[in-house]
Amino acid sequence: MRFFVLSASLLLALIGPFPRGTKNAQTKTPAQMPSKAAPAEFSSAEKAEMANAVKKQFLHAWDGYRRYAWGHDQLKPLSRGSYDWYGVSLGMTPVDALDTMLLMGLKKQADSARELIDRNLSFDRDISVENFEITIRLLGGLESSYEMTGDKRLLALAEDLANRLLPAFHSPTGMPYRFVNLKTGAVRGKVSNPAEIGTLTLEFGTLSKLTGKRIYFDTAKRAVVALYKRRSPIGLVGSQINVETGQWVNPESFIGGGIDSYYEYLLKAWLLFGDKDFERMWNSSVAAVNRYVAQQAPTGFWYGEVNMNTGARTGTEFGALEAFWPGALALSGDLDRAKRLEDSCFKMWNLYGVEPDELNYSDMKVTYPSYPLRPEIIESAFYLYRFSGDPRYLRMGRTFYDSLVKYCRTDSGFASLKDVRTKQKADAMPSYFLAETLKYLYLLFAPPEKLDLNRVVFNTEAHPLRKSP
Ligand code: DMJ
Repeated sequence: MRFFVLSASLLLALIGPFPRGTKNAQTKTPAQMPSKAAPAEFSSAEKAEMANAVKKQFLHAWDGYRRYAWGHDQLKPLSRGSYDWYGVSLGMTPVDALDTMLLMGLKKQADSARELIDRNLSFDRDISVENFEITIRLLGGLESSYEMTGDKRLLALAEDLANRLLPAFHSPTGMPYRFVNLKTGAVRGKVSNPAEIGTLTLEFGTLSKLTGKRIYFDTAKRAVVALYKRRSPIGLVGSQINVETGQWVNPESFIGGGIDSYYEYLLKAWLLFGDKDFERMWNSSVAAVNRYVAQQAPTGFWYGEVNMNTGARTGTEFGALEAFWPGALALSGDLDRAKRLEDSCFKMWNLYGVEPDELNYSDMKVTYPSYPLRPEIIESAFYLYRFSGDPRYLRMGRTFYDSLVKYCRTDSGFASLKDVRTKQKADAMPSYFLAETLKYLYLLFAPPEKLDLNRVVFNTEAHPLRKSP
């Protein structure tokens, strides 16, 4: 049994606990991938129509935020209220949504979000924040929007934020504590996990590139290497580790929440910075994951849970968060596994017309029934369509779109689901719905020129960061 270690307190309160969670050696970078034209099944006009429809849904969600939650972290789409993660707003939704607006050409909305950020956003707050969540949403969002607009105020905010987060890394191992106070630098949370330790390199590294100061990249890379060095003899990581002693607290290994984006960033730090250490760490890690964690079951091709030291299977759970893996595999050049796993993910989606946060793939029974508007399955469809040109991923995209509109849309935005079986809604619209879910859905149908995958790498919150020239 797994547990969710990345806290998103509002969602947790509203929809209960979350689950969290070869043959790949011939890795190809996106530039080497063949790009095939889509068969006539979806004409350019139909794709443009779908992209436009997604844009309208984005505007509906943004309008709800503007009317009922302006200036706050998140919209509560049922009660028409707002929610701030730490009691004061850190501009979660506007920062997360800004580059989506820029990509969609929504200039008026983007300008108003930028003005809001410029006027109201301050990190000089006496609050203890989660380093991982703040980095992927705010640091990543500010950096990508800076790269797209050249607005120096966004870069200044990013640098100020990163300087306030740096004390989190002051542990005996160099692996960061989970929480850091933005004003005092006080830290807490010595039991952490690979995702929270290893999902910082893209954002801190980009800041080093933008400011010319090495400290950010070096600090984040040191943390990843410290974690990687503690992998088991068979090359896997566990799900909880003490950052002071370097000892594993939980040896269960999987690709879901708590570990997921550690692997994602090994691959993406290689692609974004051309760093050979990350290439080596990714190649050895993905080989171990494919060897031990993957499982061909009667219900399909899945990735479950195993003991990091022995590889012995400890569980057969898979969920919405794990659905990022087909995208990562596709990005690394392993289209075969990516396609097979995305087919399983789509089966999971179609069980109830929206995917659950977790099911047991041995009997296809739902183990965590919520759907907090997650993007991962759509993100994977986006990569698979870009790299294969197969229209099945556009058809999947249409299904995702229809389900979101049918089950999650409310008068004032989009709501998470408490239970995909009953479709009962929850009063939360996480900021990643605007940063990721609708962005990937839009980009799936939009012309490829909108976003050149040879030039950018998405951080785990779908903020596109420019590659090193
Ligand atoms: C996002 O905040 C990020 O993608 C993170 O890596 C985990 N998943 C959530 C959305 O589901």
